[in-house]
Amino acid sequence: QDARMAWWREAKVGLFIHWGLYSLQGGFWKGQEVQASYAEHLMLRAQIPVREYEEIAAEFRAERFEARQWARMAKQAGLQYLIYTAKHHDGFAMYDSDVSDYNMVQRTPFGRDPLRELADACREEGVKLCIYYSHSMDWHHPDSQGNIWDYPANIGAYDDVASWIDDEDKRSRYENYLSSFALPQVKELLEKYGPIGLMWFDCGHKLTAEQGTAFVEQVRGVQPDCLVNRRVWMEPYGDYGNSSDNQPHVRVPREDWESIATFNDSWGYKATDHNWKTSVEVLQQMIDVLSQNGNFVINVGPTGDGAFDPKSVELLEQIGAWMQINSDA
Ligand code: FUL
Repeated sequence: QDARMAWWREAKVGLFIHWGLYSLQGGFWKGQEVQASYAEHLMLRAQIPVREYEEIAAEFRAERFEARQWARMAKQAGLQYLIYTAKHHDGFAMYDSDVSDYNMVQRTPFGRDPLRELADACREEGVKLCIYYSHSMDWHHPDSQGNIWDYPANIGAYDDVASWIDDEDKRSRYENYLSSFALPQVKELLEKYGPIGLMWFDCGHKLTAEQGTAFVEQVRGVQPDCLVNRRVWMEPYGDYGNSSDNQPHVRVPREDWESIATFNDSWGYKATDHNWKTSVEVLQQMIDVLSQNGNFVINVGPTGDGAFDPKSVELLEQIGAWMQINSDA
């Protein structure tokens, strides 16, 4: 395990990227701002029917997307690894999936595979490519947990995890989603894009221990060196723990942990979220985490056209300038 962890302990800082169908909406649905601090939860918060949400893809042109630029911005800010949302809770694959055609290549006018381009760019720039994958929740898939507005048979799902274990119908449908959809997507992600630094799973508390273990084993089976965060299930599974999102940290001794933070409040792009931190505040947060032996990951939510918003670019540049001075010293 120590050998596997070496690069991550050395890397210390990373960049999270939340990019998906929600990025085109910027927190709005049908002209109305949706009440949600996380814009990537738009589908849930506005209870958008699957068929309507799917239509966003037809507008996804990502005309300003440049993988090289993303990797360079990470590099210049001193961020050593990049975590890309291959599939968030909305279920849309932001890569060329063979498991489901609900993906970037087949459903959008963009028609290219951003993850392939990002994998190449990261290799060229010397940034470790890592992948976020929402394994336990999928609001598009009828047999997964989370969507109760389109799939009445799933009611009780969002807040009542036990019902997915105790109820025969839900349990077998969920098992089917995991084995024929989520696990195969994880497998293809690890097979198609070269070495992956880590798989960042989310909301594993919805799984049983057995189901959580299946994901760890899936990763190990294809790429034994790829790290797995503990949100794959619960302690003590996986290689390292995450603190709660965007929270201050208690100064207690602990090993191998990672703090994740946003520049404003939302992870996904949100047009009305102007609650920006200053670069000094972000750096203070970072130093606080690093001084407690943690890794620090800062997030950018690119817009639907594929560019980083100007404010995030400015903050990344300021952080990069500080890193430059202080790493030369
Ligand atoms: C959370 C998710 O629900 C958020 O949307 C975001 O991805 C954050 C990093 O993790 O659990």
